[in-house]
Amino acid sequence: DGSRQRLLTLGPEGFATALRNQDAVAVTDTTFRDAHQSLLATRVRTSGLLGVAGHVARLTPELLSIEAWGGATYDVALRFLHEDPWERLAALRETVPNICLQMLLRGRNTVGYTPYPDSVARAFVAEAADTGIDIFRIFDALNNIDAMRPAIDAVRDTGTAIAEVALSYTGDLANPRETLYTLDYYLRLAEQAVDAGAHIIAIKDMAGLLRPAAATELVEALRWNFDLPVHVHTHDTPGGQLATYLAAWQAGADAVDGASAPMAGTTSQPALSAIVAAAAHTERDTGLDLANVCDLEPYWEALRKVYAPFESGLPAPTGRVYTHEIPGGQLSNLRQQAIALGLGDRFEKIEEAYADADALLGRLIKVTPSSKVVGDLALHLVGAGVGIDEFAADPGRFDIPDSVIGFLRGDLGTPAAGWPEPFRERALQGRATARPTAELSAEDEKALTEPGERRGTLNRLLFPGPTSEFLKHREQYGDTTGLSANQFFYGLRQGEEHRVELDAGVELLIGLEAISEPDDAGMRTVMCILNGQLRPVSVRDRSIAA
Ligand code: PYR
Repeated sequence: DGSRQRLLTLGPEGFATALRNQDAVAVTDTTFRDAHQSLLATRVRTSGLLGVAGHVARLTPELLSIEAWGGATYDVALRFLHEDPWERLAALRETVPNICLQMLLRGRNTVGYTPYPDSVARAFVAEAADTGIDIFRIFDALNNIDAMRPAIDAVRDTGTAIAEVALSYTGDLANPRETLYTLDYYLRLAEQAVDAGAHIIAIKDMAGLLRPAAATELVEALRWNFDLPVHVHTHDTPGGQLATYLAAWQAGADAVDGASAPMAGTTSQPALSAIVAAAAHTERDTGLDLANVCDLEPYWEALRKVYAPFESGLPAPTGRVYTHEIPGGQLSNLRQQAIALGLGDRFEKIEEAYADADALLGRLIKVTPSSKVVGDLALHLVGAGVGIDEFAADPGRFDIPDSVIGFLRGDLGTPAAGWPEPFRERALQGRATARPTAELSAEDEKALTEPGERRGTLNRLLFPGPTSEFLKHREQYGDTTGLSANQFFYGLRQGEEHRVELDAGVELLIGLEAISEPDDAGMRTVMCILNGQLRPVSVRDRSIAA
């Protein structure tokens, strides 16, 4: 028996009440989603997840949930892994029948970066719930509850799934000088979340800024004022977030998020084993078996090595996050972007520019996609060698990234502090201010209501380019999800053989024997071994200029 059976038996309301009343601090395992999004550029493939999912189901059935889907995983699966995210979810559901599966939903943006019509959110949630999601963690980049409402309604309409509404956290509410993101701000927000129909309230600390004293204050106040369970999420960027968890559950927090230790720390979540050990033998004991949690660690340790080329997290914790407030998932991404722009050795400058850009834009809640707005401006300013004061004084003179214009135009909604004027007016002067409309065609509206077409339609509406690439890949190569990560990412190395299992028990043994020098036309002869037979294949070496 696990959390899923409990949800099926008690229903969403009963499940939430039981969570609120239990002594044990409940635990969500984020290794399948946020941990690899924050450390490995979201690149872990379905085969890597399925390799351990059954063992997680068996060894840690006491988990509240496994966060396994949503956020960036959908986009990355289609765009870089040539996988259909729906197939991943269905396979995980089949492999983990006993523990609730959880996803991260970006409000009206679902798993994209811009708002979609309500019919998209409705169809997305219905399909995700049918395919296997039990708990939907819903957030909005500016904490706008109205933007989350269609998704909350859609989750409630399933009748079986849990709507966990996230209050995205920034600043430091225990600091007496904090005037914007105060306890009062979060309580007003929580009240709206409760009124909108939340089953669970999440504190989404995406940068690791929630300190122990603030956690105590916030959790106590949320539990005192409302009847819902409180689920705390953090990233361990500054290195001490286990202290925050301890303070949170001592103040009554009902659940926390952690990742398997080899996939934990820095921009990811705190380690599950450290969480379990910290609560063990206290009245908040998680109920998870520490030895079992540790038994799962070698798998993730080995997997992380295979994905080493995608490492994007921090080499070590950083206290600078208290100043720049960059979310864990973005911090790793931004470093890669900076390197790609030739600014890799000026990352501290980018961090400073990020803080400056944030101050100029009005001290935003920074999470996808508002974090991207701030990050784009920071990269742009450092790249162009323009100081923030020079830019703020006369923004009309400069190029401004599209995401920043969109934000100033109100595409993401209104920020908590209101609009930064007169900067906003100056920046928008002479630039298009009409918001893009996102109407669906009658055909698409209809396709969203047809169960057989819904997944494909959602893929296409959310990520048209990557979906068409994915379909081409499927047509050309078939389903490549069964290849190991080594085979998929790195191909054959000389002297190696790969066993490739095709459908219906057919196996291929493919080896690489030798590669010739290129000829004048840039062609090389590759000597392959296919099921024991040597075969020459002529291949153009694209690294050679024509
Ligand atoms: C996401 O939207 O993907 C986050 O992790 C916040």
